[in-house]
Amino acid sequence: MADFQAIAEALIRGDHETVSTLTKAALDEGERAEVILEDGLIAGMKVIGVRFKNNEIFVPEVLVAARAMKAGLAHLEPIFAACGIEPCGRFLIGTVKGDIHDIGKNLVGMMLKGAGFEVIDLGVNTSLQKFVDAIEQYKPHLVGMSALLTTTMGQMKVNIDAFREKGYLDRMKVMVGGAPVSREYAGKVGADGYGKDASEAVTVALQLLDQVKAAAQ
Ligand code: B1M
Repeated sequence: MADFQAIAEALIRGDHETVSTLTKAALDEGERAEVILEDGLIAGMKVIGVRFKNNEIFVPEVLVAARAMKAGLAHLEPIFAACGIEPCGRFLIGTVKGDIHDIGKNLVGMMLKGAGFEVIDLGVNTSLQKFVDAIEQYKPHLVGMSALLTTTMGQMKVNIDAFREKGYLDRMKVMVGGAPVSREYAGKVGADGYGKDASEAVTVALQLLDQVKAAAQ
């Protein structure tokens, strides 16, 4: 049986090679990607979050843990992103301005792809102008914003207000998420949807897509 604890421990040590090897081995043994993610990679990252908060570790250690997480996710991505169906809708996603956290956003993007979305990823530290330019260019059904910092989550409201002013909200919906973001906060900033994690994000995205398509008819 796969040793999820060993994956978590390797991630905590920042040992990206071991995380990669053990993640691949777990998949080869037939473990489900969702279980490897939750019980191995995310479990390890939670410990990093607590130690970081308690000043037991600092940015360099968190960076190597993030690199290890990405090494594991690289094996899971083809599974999460595989769908083999015609794209059902277009989803533009980015981490807001001032914020460079991207692991959660990437995970949401992978799972949206797996659910059949065409995903356009604007990356991290995404300015309002970059969102606006991409909305003009790609005409997405949905725009998703991720924020991990209490200091950057306010940018979601700035962006949504600008989208409303430009008339974009008549033809697309907005979703938000990220560790400090709650359902209540999402409502407050005028988002149409919120996902507490990547799988909820997909469920909500599919519901909102139906609404966008129904409104367009
Ligand atoms: Co940062 N960091 N960090 N960090 N970091 C946090 C967020 C923090 C909570 C740590 C702590 O103190 N416990 C804290 C924020 C405190 C606060 O705002 N109140 C913090 C801080 C302070 C900082 C710096 C300011 C530190 C410094 O420089 N002194 C700095 C900021 C840099 C910046 O952005 N300008 C910083 C830097 C970094 C690293 C670069 C070292 C690294 C990021 C690497 C990377 O992303 N490439 C990092 C990391 C790794 C973390 C923690 C430890 C882990 C984040 C993570 O990847 N989690 C984090 C601690 C924590 O979150 N508890 C922390 C795993 C990931 C799968 O979960 O991102 O929550 P998450 O995504 C989930 C859901 O939130 C949701 O689905 C995902 C999958 O389930 N979701 C969505 C996310 N986006 C969504 C969008 C949706 C829907 C759902 O719809 C569109």
